[in-house]
Amino acid sequence: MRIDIITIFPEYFGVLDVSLMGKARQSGLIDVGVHDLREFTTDRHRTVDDTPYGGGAGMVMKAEPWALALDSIVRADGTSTVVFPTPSGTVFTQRSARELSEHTHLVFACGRYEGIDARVPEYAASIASVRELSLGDYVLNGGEVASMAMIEAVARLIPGMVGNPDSLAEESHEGGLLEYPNFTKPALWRDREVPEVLLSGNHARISGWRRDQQIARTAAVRPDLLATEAEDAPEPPKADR
Ligand code: 6GU
Repeated sequence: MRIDIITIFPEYFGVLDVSLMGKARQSGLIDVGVHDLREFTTDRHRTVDDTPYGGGAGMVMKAEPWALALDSIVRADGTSTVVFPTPSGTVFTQRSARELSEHTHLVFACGRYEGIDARVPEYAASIASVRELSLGDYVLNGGEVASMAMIEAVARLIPGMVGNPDSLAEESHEGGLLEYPNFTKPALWRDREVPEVLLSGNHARISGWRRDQQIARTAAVRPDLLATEAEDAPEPPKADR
């Protein structure tokens, strides 16, 4: 997978050189390019923003530098997907991450200030597939941190990225439930015991206990996910109804 990032803060993305992402880049699973939006300006001051039509607080990012950047980065064969991280987008979920991980070329367009001229995503949609995605109901200063979160969520789903593929399937959200609690040695630590069932060696009991823990945890902290899971679950066999 190729990932291109367009930003006025290219230095933010230095962390992509470390940890799992660094390894993925070294192994050639992921190829990342970071582009300074100011390189696509044509004026002496390298201006990327201007005052909003209709008035209001803050500045809006100008359309033309974005168009020049997209024209140079988006593939002509229509295989690119441009992601605009924005608190006004649809919510980015594990399902979105899974879907994006199946693409061959992602372009993250990181807006700052009060956003980008609204004609830019429209223009992008004329040359690529477009997703306007939000991390959730809170406001960040720009798309950089949001892009980083989405890139990490997507990259770890690419086959070959995680040592043990089972560790992906068991995680929170993949099955619509939060993860069960984990423990490691020692079995007794500061007066706290590891649940006996985990020491039993009875794998059927352990699976049942873990499933119960997942359901209890999800009901307690994310009841909205249980409603979603019921909707997504396959229809029960007719005999059960
Ligand atoms: Cl994707 N961008 C910004 N600026 N703020 C956010 C967000 C994205 N998601 C949640 N808050």
